[in-house]
Amino acid sequence: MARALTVVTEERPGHEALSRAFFADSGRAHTVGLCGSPGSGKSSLINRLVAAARAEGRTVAVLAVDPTSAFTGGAFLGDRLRIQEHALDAGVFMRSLATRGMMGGLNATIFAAIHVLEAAGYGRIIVETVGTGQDEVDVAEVVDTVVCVSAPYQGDEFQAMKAGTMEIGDVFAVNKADLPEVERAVAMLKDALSLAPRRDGGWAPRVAPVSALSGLGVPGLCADVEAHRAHLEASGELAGRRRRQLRRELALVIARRLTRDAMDRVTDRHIDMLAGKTSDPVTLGGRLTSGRA
Ligand SMILES: Nc1nc2c(ncn2[C@@H]2O[C@H](COP(=O)(O)OP(=O)(O)OP(=O)(O)O)[C@@H](O)[C@H]2O)c(=O)[nH]1
Ligand SMILES: [Mg+2]
Repeated sequence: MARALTVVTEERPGHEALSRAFFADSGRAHTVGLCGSPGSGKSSLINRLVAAARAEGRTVAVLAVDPTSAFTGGAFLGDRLRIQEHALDAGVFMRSLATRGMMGGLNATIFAAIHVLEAAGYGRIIVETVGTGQDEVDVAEVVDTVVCVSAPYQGDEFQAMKAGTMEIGDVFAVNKADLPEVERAVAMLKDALSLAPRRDGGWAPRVAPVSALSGLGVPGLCADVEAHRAHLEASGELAGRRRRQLRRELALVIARRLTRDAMDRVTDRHIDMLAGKTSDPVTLGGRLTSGRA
Protein backbone atom coordinates (compact mmCIF):
# COMPACT_ATOMS: atom_id res chain seq x y z
CA MET A 1 0.00 0.00 0.00
CA ALA A 2 2.81 2.40 0.88
CA ARG A 3 4.44 1.71 -2.50
CA ALA A 4 1.15 2.14 -4.33
CA LEU A 5 0.74 5.52 -2.64
CA THR A 6 4.16 6.59 -3.86
CA VAL A 7 3.39 5.47 -7.41
CA VAL A 8 0.07 7.32 -7.61
CA THR A 9 1.13 10.50 -5.82
CA GLU A 10 4.31 10.86 -7.85
CA GLU A 11 2.62 9.68 -11.06
CA ARG A 12 5.30 7.09 -11.62
CA PRO A 13 5.00 4.52 -14.43
CA GLY A 14 1.98 2.31 -13.86
CA HIS A 15 0.05 4.87 -11.84
CA GLU A 16 -2.89 4.88 -14.22
CA ALA A 17 -3.38 1.11 -14.02
CA LEU A 18 -3.18 1.29 -10.23
CA SER A 19 -5.67 4.13 -10.03
CA ARG A 20 -8.03 2.25 -12.31
CA ALA A 21 -7.86 -0.83 -10.11
CA PHE A 22 -8.29 1.01 -6.82
CA PHE A 23 -11.30 3.02 -7.93
CA ALA A 24 -13.56 0.01 -7.36
CA ASP A 25 -13.09 0.52 -3.61
CA SER A 26 -13.64 4.27 -3.64
CA GLY A 27 -16.26 5.92 -1.46
CA ARG A 28 -15.91 3.56 1.49
CA ALA A 29 -14.23 5.85 3.97
CA HIS A 30 -15.37 8.94 5.79
CA THR A 31 -12.87 11.58 4.69
CA VAL A 32 -12.12 14.55 6.92
CA GLY A 33 -10.01 17.53 5.92
CA LEU A 34 -8.23 19.79 8.38
CA CYS A 35 -7.23 23.15 6.99
CA GLY A 36 -5.85 26.28 8.58
CA SER A 37 -2.85 28.58 8.76
CA PRO A 38 0.62 27.19 9.39
CA GLY A 39 1.12 26.68 13.10
CA SER A 40 -2.57 26.71 14.01
CA GLY A 41 -2.19 23.17 15.34
CA LYS A 42 -3.58 20.93 12.58
CA SER A 43 -1.00 18.17 13.03
CA SER A 44 -1.35 18.27 16.81
CA LEU A 45 -5.14 18.03 16.56
CA ILE A 46 -4.89 15.19 14.05
CA ASN A 47 -2.74 13.35 16.56
CA ARG A 48 -5.61 13.71 19.02
CA LEU A 49 -8.24 12.67 16.47
CA VAL A 50 -6.18 9.60 15.59
CA ALA A 51 -5.96 8.61 19.25
CA ALA A 52 -9.71 9.07 19.66
CA ALA A 53 -10.48 7.00 16.55
CA ARG A 54 -8.17 4.22 17.75
CA ALA A 55 -9.84 4.23 21.18
CA GLU A 56 -13.07 3.45 19.34
CA GLY A 57 -11.39 0.70 17.39
CA ARG A 58 -11.45 2.50 14.04
CA THR A 59 -8.56 2.34 11.61
CA VAL A 60 -7.35 5.71 10.44
CA ALA A 61 -5.02 7.04 7.76
CA VAL A 62 -3.56 10.54 7.55
CA LEU A 63 -2.28 12.33 4.45
CA ALA A 64 -0.47 15.55 5.25
CA VAL A 65 -0.39 17.69 2.13
CA ASP A 66 1.51 20.51 3.63
CA PRO A 67 4.97 21.72 2.70
CA THR A 68 5.89 22.42 6.30
CA SER A 69 4.35 19.37 7.88
CA ALA A 70 6.10 16.18 8.76
CA PHE A 71 4.95 13.29 10.88
CA THR A 72 8.34 11.68 10.98
CA GLY A 73 11.38 13.10 12.68
CA GLY A 74 11.36 15.86 15.24
CA ALA A 75 9.23 16.15 18.31
CA PHE A 76 5.51 16.08 17.75
CA LEU A 77 3.96 18.36 20.36
CA GLY A 78 7.06 17.48 22.36
CA ASP A 79 5.56 14.05 22.80
CA ARG A 80 7.58 11.50 20.92
CA LEU A 81 6.07 8.65 22.85
CA ARG A 82 2.62 9.30 21.51
CA ILE A 83 3.69 9.34 17.89
CA GLN A 84 5.78 6.23 18.39
CA GLU A 85 2.71 4.59 19.81
CA HIS A 86 0.88 5.39 16.56
CA ALA A 87 3.90 4.37 14.51
CA LEU A 88 3.75 0.86 15.94
CA ASP A 89 -0.02 0.64 15.54
CA ALA A 90 -1.07 -1.26 12.40
CA GLY A 91 -4.43 0.51 12.57
CA VAL A 92 -2.81 3.88 11.86
CA PHE A 93 -1.10 4.98 8.68
CA MET A 94 0.49 8.40 8.26
CA ARG A 95 2.12 9.77 5.16
CA SER A 96 3.46 13.23 4.67
CA LEU A 97 3.24 14.23 1.01
CA ALA A 98 5.23 17.34 1.76
CA THR A 99 8.36 16.95 -0.27
CA ARG A 100 7.25 14.73 -3.12
CA GLY A 101 4.29 14.67 -5.39
CA MET A 102 2.40 17.59 -3.97
CA MET A 103 4.66 20.54 -3.50
CA GLY A 104 2.34 23.48 -3.27
CA GLY A 105 -0.84 21.97 -1.94
CA LEU A 106 -3.65 19.64 -2.88
CA ASN A 107 -3.55 18.46 -6.48
CA ALA A 108 -5.09 15.88 -8.79
CA THR A 109 -3.30 12.95 -7.20
CA ILE A 110 -5.02 13.37 -3.81
CA PHE A 111 -8.05 11.42 -5.05
CA ALA A 112 -5.91 8.51 -6.22
CA ALA A 113 -4.11 8.52 -2.85
CA ILE A 114 -7.43 8.40 -0.99
CA HIS A 115 -8.62 5.48 -3.14
CA VAL A 116 -5.48 3.51 -2.29
CA LEU A 117 -6.18 4.01 1.43
CA GLU A 118 -9.84 3.08 0.98
CA ALA A 119 -8.85 -0.10 -0.81
CA ALA A 120 -6.53 -0.90 2.09
CA GLY A 121 -9.55 -0.72 4.37
CA TYR A 122 -9.04 2.50 6.30
CA GLY A 123 -12.47 3.66 7.42
CA ARG A 124 -11.36 7.14 8.31
CA ILE A 125 -9.02 9.22 6.19
CA ILE A 126 -7.77 12.58 7.41
CA VAL A 127 -6.20 15.10 5.04
CA GLU A 128 -4.11 17.96 6.41
CA THR A 129 -3.68 20.99 4.18
CA VAL A 130 -2.98 24.66 4.70
CA GLY A 131 -5.84 25.40 2.35
CA THR A 132 -4.92 28.93 1.44
CA GLY A 133 -6.79 28.89 -1.81
CA GLN A 134 -3.55 28.28 -3.70
CA ASP A 135 -4.27 24.60 -4.00
CA GLU A 136 -5.10 23.16 -7.40
CA VAL A 137 -8.24 21.67 -5.88
CA ASP A 138 -10.20 22.94 -2.91
CA VAL A 139 -10.23 20.64 0.13
CA ALA A 140 -14.03 21.01 0.26
CA GLU A 141 -14.21 19.24 -3.10
CA VAL A 142 -12.05 16.38 -1.84
CA VAL A 143 -13.39 15.40 1.59
CA ASP A 144 -16.78 14.80 3.21
CA THR A 145 -16.20 16.94 6.29
CA VAL A 146 -14.08 20.09 6.47
CA VAL A 147 -12.61 21.14 9.82
CA CYS A 148 -11.13 24.65 9.82
CA VAL A 149 -8.48 25.10 12.48
CA SER A 150 -7.61 28.54 13.77
CA ALA A 151 -5.80 29.81 16.82
CA PRO A 152 -6.08 33.05 18.74
CA TYR A 153 -3.21 35.56 18.67
CA GLN A 154 -2.70 34.86 14.98
CA GLY A 155 -5.50 37.02 13.69
CA ASP A 156 -6.61 33.71 12.31
CA GLU A 157 -10.32 34.27 12.53
CA PHE A 158 -9.90 37.10 10.04
CA GLN A 159 -7.50 35.22 7.81
CA ALA A 160 -9.97 32.37 7.75
CA MET A 161 -12.65 34.67 6.43
CA LYS A 162 -10.36 36.14 3.83
CA ALA A 163 -9.30 32.77 2.50
CA GLY A 164 -12.92 31.80 2.03
CA THR A 165 -12.88 29.11 4.69
CA MET A 166 -16.01 30.55 6.27
CA GLU A 167 -17.90 29.07 3.33
CA ILE A 168 -16.26 25.66 3.33
CA GLY A 169 -15.95 24.85 7.04
CA ASP A 170 -18.39 22.34 8.54
CA VAL A 171 -16.66 22.45 11.92
CA PHE A 172 -14.47 25.26 13.22
CA ALA A 173 -11.88 24.27 15.79
CA VAL A 174 -10.47 27.23 17.68
CA ASN A 175 -7.27 25.65 18.93
CA LYS A 176 -4.92 26.56 21.78
CA ALA A 177 -7.81 27.05 24.18
CA ASP A 178 -5.28 26.60 26.96
CA LEU A 179 -4.21 30.15 26.14
CA PRO A 180 -6.30 33.26 26.85
CA GLU A 181 -8.21 35.06 24.10
CA VAL A 182 -9.94 31.91 22.91
CA GLU A 183 -13.39 32.88 24.17
CA ARG A 184 -13.16 36.11 22.22
CA ALA A 185 -12.06 34.29 19.09
CA VAL A 186 -14.91 31.78 19.43
CA ALA A 187 -17.44 34.59 19.88
CA MET A 188 -16.12 36.41 16.80
CA LEU A 189 -16.25 33.30 14.68
CA LYS A 190 -19.80 32.53 15.81
CA ASP A 191 -20.82 36.09 14.97
CA ALA A 192 -19.32 35.88 11.52
CA LEU A 193 -20.91 32.48 10.88
CA SER A 194 -24.33 33.68 11.99
CA LEU A 195 -24.25 36.08 9.05
CA ALA A 196 -23.47 33.33 6.56
CA PRO A 197 -26.35 31.55 4.85
CA ARG A 198 -27.25 28.02 5.95
CA ARG A 199 -25.99 25.33 3.64
CA ASP A 200 -26.19 21.64 2.91
CA GLY A 201 -29.61 20.70 4.12
CA GLY A 202 -29.57 22.96 7.14
CA TRP A 203 -26.26 22.10 8.78
CA ALA A 204 -25.19 24.89 11.12
CA PRO A 205 -21.39 24.93 11.30
CA ARG A 206 -20.11 24.09 14.77
CA VAL A 207 -17.53 26.21 16.54
CA ALA A 208 -15.53 24.40 19.21
CA PRO A 209 -12.76 25.70 21.43
CA VAL A 210 -10.15 22.98 21.72
CA SER A 211 -6.62 22.41 22.95
CA ALA A 212 -4.47 19.85 21.24
CA LEU A 213 -1.96 20.44 24.01
CA SER A 214 -4.18 19.67 27.00
CA GLY A 215 -6.85 17.62 25.27
CA LEU A 216 -9.53 20.07 26.37
CA GLY A 217 -12.50 20.01 24.00
CA VAL A 218 -11.17 17.12 21.94
CA PRO A 219 -14.15 14.82 22.70
CA GLY A 220 -16.46 17.66 21.64
CA LEU A 221 -14.55 18.13 18.39
CA CYS A 222 -14.79 14.39 17.68
CA ALA A 223 -18.52 14.52 18.42
CA ASP A 224 -18.97 17.45 16.02
CA VAL A 225 -17.17 15.57 13.23
CA GLU A 226 -19.37 12.50 13.86
CA ALA A 227 -22.48 14.69 13.97
CA HIS A 228 -21.59 16.18 10.61
CA ARG A 229 -21.08 12.76 9.09
CA ALA A 230 -24.45 11.63 10.50
CA HIS A 231 -26.06 14.78 9.13
CA LEU A 232 -24.61 14.14 5.67
CA GLU A 233 -26.18 10.68 5.65
CA ALA A 234 -29.53 11.65 7.16
CA SER A 235 -30.02 14.65 4.88
CA GLY A 236 -28.92 12.90 1.71
CA GLU A 237 -26.17 15.49 1.34
CA LEU A 238 -23.48 12.81 1.41
CA ALA A 239 -24.51 11.64 -2.06
CA GLY A 240 -24.34 15.24 -3.25
CA ARG A 241 -20.86 15.74 -1.87
CA ARG A 242 -19.68 12.47 -3.35
CA ARG A 243 -20.95 13.54 -6.76
CA ARG A 244 -19.12 16.85 -6.37
CA GLN A 245 -15.92 14.95 -5.51
CA LEU A 246 -16.32 12.67 -8.54
CA ARG A 247 -16.97 15.66 -10.79
CA ARG A 248 -13.78 17.34 -9.60
CA GLU A 249 -11.73 14.15 -9.83
CA LEU A 250 -12.82 13.56 -13.41
CA ALA A 251 -12.22 17.20 -14.35
CA LEU A 252 -8.69 17.01 -12.93
CA VAL A 253 -7.91 13.83 -14.87
CA ILE A 254 -9.21 15.45 -18.06
CA ALA A 255 -7.14 18.59 -17.42
CA ARG A 256 -4.02 16.47 -16.88
CA ARG A 257 -4.56 14.63 -20.15
CA LEU A 258 -5.30 17.79 -22.11
CA THR A 259 -2.12 19.39 -20.82
CA ARG A 260 -0.06 16.40 -21.87
CA ASP A 261 -1.86 16.29 -25.21
CA ALA A 262 -1.26 20.01 -25.76
CA MET A 263 2.47 19.58 -25.20
CA ASP A 264 2.49 16.75 -27.75
CA ARG A 265 0.72 18.89 -30.35
CA VAL A 266 3.16 21.77 -30.24
CA THR A 267 5.87 21.37 -32.86
CA ASP A 268 8.91 23.41 -33.93
CA ARG A 269 6.86 24.67 -36.85
CA HIS A 270 4.43 26.32 -34.41
CA ILE A 271 7.26 27.91 -32.47
CA ASP A 272 8.72 29.18 -35.78
CA MET A 273 5.37 30.81 -36.54
CA LEU A 274 5.39 32.58 -33.17
CA ALA A 275 9.06 33.58 -33.40
CA GLY A 276 8.48 34.96 -36.90
CA LYS A 277 5.24 36.65 -35.77
CA THR A 278 3.29 34.99 -38.56
CA SER A 279 0.85 33.93 -35.87
CA ASP A 280 0.26 34.63 -32.19
CA PRO A 281 -0.30 32.32 -29.20
CA VAL A 282 -4.03 33.07 -28.90
CA THR A 283 -4.80 32.38 -32.56
CA LEU A 284 -2.51 29.38 -32.78
CA GLY A 285 -3.73 28.01 -29.46
CA GLY A 286 -7.30 28.25 -30.66
CA ARG A 287 -6.45 26.45 -33.89
CA LEU A 288 -4.48 23.73 -32.12
CA THR A 289 -7.29 22.96 -29.66
CA SER A 290 -9.76 22.70 -32.49
CA GLY A 291 -7.32 20.53 -34.47
CA ARG A 292 -6.79 23.01 -37.35
CA ALA A 293 -3.09 23.75 -37.09
N1 LIG B 1 -0.42 26.22 23.59
C1 LIG B 1 -0.76 25.38 22.63
N2 LIG B 1 0.11 25.13 21.63
C2 LIG B 1 -0.28 24.28 20.67
C3 LIG B 1 -1.54 23.64 20.67
N3 LIG B 1 -1.64 22.87 19.56
C4 LIG B 1 -0.48 23.02 18.89
N4 LIG B 1 0.35 23.85 19.55
C5 LIG B 1 1.71 24.26 19.16
O1 LIG B 1 1.62 25.03 17.97
C6 LIG B 1 2.71 24.72 17.10
C7 LIG B 1 2.20 24.28 15.75
O2 LIG B 1 1.51 23.05 15.89
P1 LIG B 1 1.28 22.07 14.66
O3 LIG B 1 0.37 20.99 15.11
O4 LIG B 1 2.57 21.69 14.04
O5 LIG B 1 0.51 23.06 13.67
P2 LIG B 1 0.14 22.84 12.13
O6 LIG B 1 -1.11 23.63 11.88
O7 LIG B 1 0.11 21.41 11.78
O8 LIG B 1 1.35 23.57 11.44
P3 LIG B 1 1.88 23.41 9.93
O9 LIG B 1 1.79 21.95 9.57
O10 LIG B 1 3.27 23.93 9.99
O11 LIG B 1 0.98 24.25 9.09
C8 LIG B 1 3.54 23.65 17.82
O12 LIG B 1 4.59 24.28 18.45
C9 LIG B 1 2.56 23.07 18.80
O13 LIG B 1 3.22 22.55 19.92
C10 LIG B 1 -2.43 23.92 21.75
O14 LIG B 1 -3.55 23.43 21.86
N5 LIG B 1 -1.97 24.81 22.70
MG1 LIG C 1 1.17 20.31 10.30
